[in-house]
Amino acid sequence: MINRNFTKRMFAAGAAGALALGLAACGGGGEAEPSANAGGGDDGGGGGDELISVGFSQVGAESGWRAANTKSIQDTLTEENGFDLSFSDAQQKQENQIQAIRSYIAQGVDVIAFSPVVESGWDAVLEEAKQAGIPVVLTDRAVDSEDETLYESFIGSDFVLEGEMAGDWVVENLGSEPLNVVELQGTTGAAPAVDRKTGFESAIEGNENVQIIASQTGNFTRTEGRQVMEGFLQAHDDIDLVFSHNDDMGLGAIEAIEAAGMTAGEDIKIVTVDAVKDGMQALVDGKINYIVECNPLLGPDLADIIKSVVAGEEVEKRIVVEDQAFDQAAATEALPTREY
Ligand code: GYE
Repeated sequence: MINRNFTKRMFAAGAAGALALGLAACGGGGEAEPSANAGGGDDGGGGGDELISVGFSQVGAESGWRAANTKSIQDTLTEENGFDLSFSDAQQKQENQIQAIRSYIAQGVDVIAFSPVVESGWDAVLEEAKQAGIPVVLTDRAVDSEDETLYESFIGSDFVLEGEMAGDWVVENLGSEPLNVVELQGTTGAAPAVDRKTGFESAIEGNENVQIIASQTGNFTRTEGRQVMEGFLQAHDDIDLVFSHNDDMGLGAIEAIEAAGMTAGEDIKIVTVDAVKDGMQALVDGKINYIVECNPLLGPDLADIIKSVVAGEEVEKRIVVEDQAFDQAAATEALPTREY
């Protein structure tokens, strides 16, 4: 479990990295936004500076959140911004991530970054990276390693807080009457699944009305969210609310609820985490009732951290991304300009 005694702070959205590289990099791209300079292929304004080679092992492509996160990383760690990125998709399998990390160690990249699919089981491979003198930066999800010298920094949201925010809303808005909750958990053993469950449970603890009557993993995907919800609906005829650890599983649950002839958001209420576009649209449409945000746009901050690590500067061990939450009115206002 991650240490919750964090320093609250967020880097200024990637501006430093972009400024350091100057405007020459914008030649092929158009928009002023640094993250719009993807692709290219030339050395892009590096002026002979060496690119920083980065091996990034991504969890998979399981959700809308993940797609936005991958895009942010690939759009930021570009040659134009000073990086030579090797990117691999682990298809939600830890062994694939370990294999990718080992190959980055063998390649001798400057920095390894990864989003660990589950919390445990990383010490050996992180030790190998340390022995090879390759710094590691964790993004998005935590590891449960006791030895904090195995990585330089961990940037990502406070998932316990996200679960608490979801639970607080449920208690405040629906907790005056008995409320049967079913929970769609994220990937078993993943930090956001473990922590969002913990946070939600602690928020509802003091309220006798709110009870979790069933809880199962839907692996953060829409398909499994739908399947698990179908099972819940067959087993229980008294479900009042779904707490889903991400939007995608919540969207799958909507399909199951509608297929069972009920109205999502009314007959069965839904609270999710992420606030990606499809989730926000469902909130605007009244099919989801509340969403706690989890910001996936980690690329610019990751770029800044990597540059600092390579420059030998001290970086913060834990950088917490601040998240907000949306009800229908807030979502209606935010959706038109939403980036992801
Ligand atoms: O909430 C979910 C994704 O690790 C925060 O992973 C991330 C989670 C996100 O699959 O949609």
